[in-house]
Amino acid sequence: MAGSLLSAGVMAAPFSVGAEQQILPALRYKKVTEDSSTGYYTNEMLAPYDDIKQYNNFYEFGMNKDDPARYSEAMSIDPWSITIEGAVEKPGTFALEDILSKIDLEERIYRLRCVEAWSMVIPWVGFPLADLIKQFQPLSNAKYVQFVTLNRPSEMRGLRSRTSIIDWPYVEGLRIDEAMNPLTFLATGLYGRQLPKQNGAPIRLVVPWKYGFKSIKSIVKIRFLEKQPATSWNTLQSSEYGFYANVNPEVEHPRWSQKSERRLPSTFFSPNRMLTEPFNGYGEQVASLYSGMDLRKFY
Ligand SMILES: Nc1nc2c(c(=O)[nH]1)N[C@H]1C(S)=C(S)[C@@H](COP(=O)(O)O)O[C@H]1N2
Ligand SMILES: [Mo]
Repeated sequence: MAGSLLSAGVMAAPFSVGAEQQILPALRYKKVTEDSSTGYYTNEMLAPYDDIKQYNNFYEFGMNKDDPARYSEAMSIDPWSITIEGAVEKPGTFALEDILSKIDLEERIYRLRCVEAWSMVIPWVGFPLADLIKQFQPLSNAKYVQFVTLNRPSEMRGLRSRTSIIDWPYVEGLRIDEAMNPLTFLATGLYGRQLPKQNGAPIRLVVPWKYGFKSIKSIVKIRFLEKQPATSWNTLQSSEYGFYANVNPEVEHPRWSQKSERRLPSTFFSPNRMLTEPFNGYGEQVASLYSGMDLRKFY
């Protein structure tokens, strides 16, 4: 963010950067079609690469927005494997490179709306979660999917902190039809390059119509379950963070309104505040998943 003026307490002060400034390897992927009717694309202004890499929530590395960029380099991501468990035809532990060898990468340009009322437009590279789920063939009693983040205190300073509020590992979940929706994405890159560690390398979930905390990073385990799984923020404070966590400007967070958001880059003089859309603007694609549900009760 060279030269930009950042609002107090909003963006971290510039710091001397290390490995996160390295040029990450480029990926081969199919560019997004510039058609917003699918939800795969938006022509809104992209957040700068530096903002996406330096303004993060990844509590495994600390609670400040610049902690993940500072400290996630300690996380080793190669080799990486994902364990598939539960109600599935083909459980097991699989090397990420073997999973990816059967998959074509594509670009998606999505809005990311954090429950803290800031947002960014991010050009991800990855593939639909449905493509991965189909490889492992869930059984008919698989009604939910749970995701688990790497749990490695030696490389994650937040896991060694005695003041940490989360019960590690970080876990998240989706209903199986949400998981199979074509918008639900697994990202392995952004801006055409491999995913920076602070953004959840080597593989993270992106669920654009839900608050950002559903988009779990650095996934090591995927479980297929019959019952609704525990999720980290819901376990911590169920009155503030629901299982569904669909972006909804009508349901306020107990401590702040969700009616509007600060779109990054956001500065003190130019906060770039805009109204928040139901389902973060993806209602046309996903509202039918919730027909008949009271979204105030199931928030
Ligand atoms: N494992 C893990 N995943 C996580 C988080 C986290 O603390 N730990 N934070 C979530 C929150 S609150 C948000 S807003 C997004 C932020 O993603 P980004 O840093 O790539 O923008 O990651 C989500 N995924
Ligand atoms: Mo968030």
